[in-house]
Amino acid sequence: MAAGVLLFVGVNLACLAVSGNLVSGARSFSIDYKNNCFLKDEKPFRYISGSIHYSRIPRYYWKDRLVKMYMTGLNAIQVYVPWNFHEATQGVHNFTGDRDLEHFLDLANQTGLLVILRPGPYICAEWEMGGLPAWLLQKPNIILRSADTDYLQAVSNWLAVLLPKMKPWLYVNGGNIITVQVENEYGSYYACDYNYMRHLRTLFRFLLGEDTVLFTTDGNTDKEMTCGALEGLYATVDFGTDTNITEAFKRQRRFEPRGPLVNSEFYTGWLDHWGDPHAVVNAQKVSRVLGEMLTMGANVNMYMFEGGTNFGYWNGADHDTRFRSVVTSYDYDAPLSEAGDPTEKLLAIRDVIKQFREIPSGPMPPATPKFAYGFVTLKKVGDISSLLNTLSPLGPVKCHHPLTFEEIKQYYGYMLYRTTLPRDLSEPTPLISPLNGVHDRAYVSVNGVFQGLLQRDTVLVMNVTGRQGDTVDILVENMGRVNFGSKINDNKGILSNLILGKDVLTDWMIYPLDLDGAITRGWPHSDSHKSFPGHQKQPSVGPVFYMGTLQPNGLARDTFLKLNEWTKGQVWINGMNLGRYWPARGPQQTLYIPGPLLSTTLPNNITVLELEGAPAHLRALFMDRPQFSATAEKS
Ligand code: 6GJ
Repeated sequence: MAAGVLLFVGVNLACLAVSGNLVSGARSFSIDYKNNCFLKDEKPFRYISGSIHYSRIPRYYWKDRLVKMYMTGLNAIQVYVPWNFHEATQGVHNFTGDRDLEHFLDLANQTGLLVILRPGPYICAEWEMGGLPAWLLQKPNIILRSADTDYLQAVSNWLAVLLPKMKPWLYVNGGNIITVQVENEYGSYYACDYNYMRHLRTLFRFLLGEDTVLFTTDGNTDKEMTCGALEGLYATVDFGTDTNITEAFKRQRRFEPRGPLVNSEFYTGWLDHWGDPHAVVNAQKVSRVLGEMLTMGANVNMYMFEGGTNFGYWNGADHDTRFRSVVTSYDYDAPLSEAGDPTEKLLAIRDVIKQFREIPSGPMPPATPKFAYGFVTLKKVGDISSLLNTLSPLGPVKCHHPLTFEEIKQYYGYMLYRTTLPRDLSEPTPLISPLNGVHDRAYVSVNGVFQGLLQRDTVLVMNVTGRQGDTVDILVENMGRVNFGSKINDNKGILSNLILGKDVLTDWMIYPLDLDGAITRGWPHSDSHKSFPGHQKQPSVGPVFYMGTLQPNGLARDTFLKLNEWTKGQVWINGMNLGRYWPARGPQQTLYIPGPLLSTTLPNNITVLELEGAPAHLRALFMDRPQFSATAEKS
């Protein structure tokens, strides 16, 4: 190790010794292949960066997180641009509010942070479909992340919107973007389609200019680097704390014999899937390995520095041996917590960085104030099947066989599939998804009585009873599209026929459900004067809406919602979709509520969709701290 470090240190000392002649006025950012470093305005430059995803943090907290990153001693941030966050519907682009990327770049610029931009178009990131918009799947058998003509046309259209917006933000043009990544770990993907990567290289060059530093990032194996690297794109590597860093950088050297050492994703923590134990990475190990890389003169981006939250339906999923959905919290055990609070890990990292560069004087901004608002008791609104006039105002799509979310052109959330029992079922009769076609979870009711669920990969049969002609309601939840590997073509809904006993179920009425639209328009609280069907205090089983109100107390503080003893569902507060809860599976037990979401004077409207079963007390608890695991609380 010592020899290896000496070798790298020697090379990089030469780089640091280079006396760059500051060219007054002209801005430039480039690679010095002679001295193996980046050059900023012709002077040697090394970045110490952290990943932060604006799409996982409400706009009003962007500056708070960025200042804390700057005060840690970072000189750059790394930012993914999720394509589907800005073009959820084909051809409709949104760069406003929490999607105002240029405002985010401006805040970073004001804070003194340079930017490593990662516009994909695929980004992975435990984000829905790795950032790719689900409407791409309307073309059957589309080959994503390849030279598939329909895919490439959609990519070109998107990048022709995004990259011209980014060009003024390039450092050479007066902005703060120093490097731009093309695709994401393409070497991990089965297609290994060089024509696709060449097309992207041409597009990025054309739209950003010839003098932009373009790079790729791939996992720390020869195979991944081989398929992911391309001439004209600087090849970088990513790895975590349990890696031989000398070997990893030797691998990068095999692809880039000259140029700066770069770890583009140094994992400071890790992600959680529902049902996992909460992932943590030792702070001392992180700071030690960071110090070793910085000693080698390497450029390092810490993934994540601030993880944030998968609000709404934006979480992704993995599918190795089975489908595993990522949880709502993207805390990632990162140096800044999900709520943006500095952790011991951040302080340990800052102590390392100060050995290599001067860090800003002054105190680290404190954690944002939290408040335990206590218990709120909810009341039942009604089950989904009784609310279709509100939740599916355009009515159902009728079809002999079930249609997918993509065929109905609803891409996220929930869909209700309705049919009738073909015969009397006095005995429990198996309802089967023979081709594992339920993506991802289906909640089955007969005449409004919940009878159980089917679940992708794990629950392919359940028993049903009833009378011929009874109404069968199957609520299907999209739990997030796969964001890594070959299964990202992740259609949702009922993908293949269901069989009840010996009968194939047909003659479907498929109800798109615009839950977020209804709630944004004030439902159910605006109708609370109405007596909802079944409006009562007793809990029910199966998919049921509940509502409540958190009374204002003059404080709008961060808080954490614990739906103690509830099972699984979705929560909205003042129209904002906070994400999914599933305390029965864990590990996360609370949902993060950013304080500015709350009103200090008006009642705060809470809406809960409980999918399986609510507790008798119907209470929700607002705490002043998160609970990332059923066993331990994060300090
Ligand atoms: C990165 O690859 C990815 O580029 N990564 C992860 N990969 C999981 C690989 C499983 C075999 S987990 C955390 C990060 C982000 O997903 C990143 O976007």
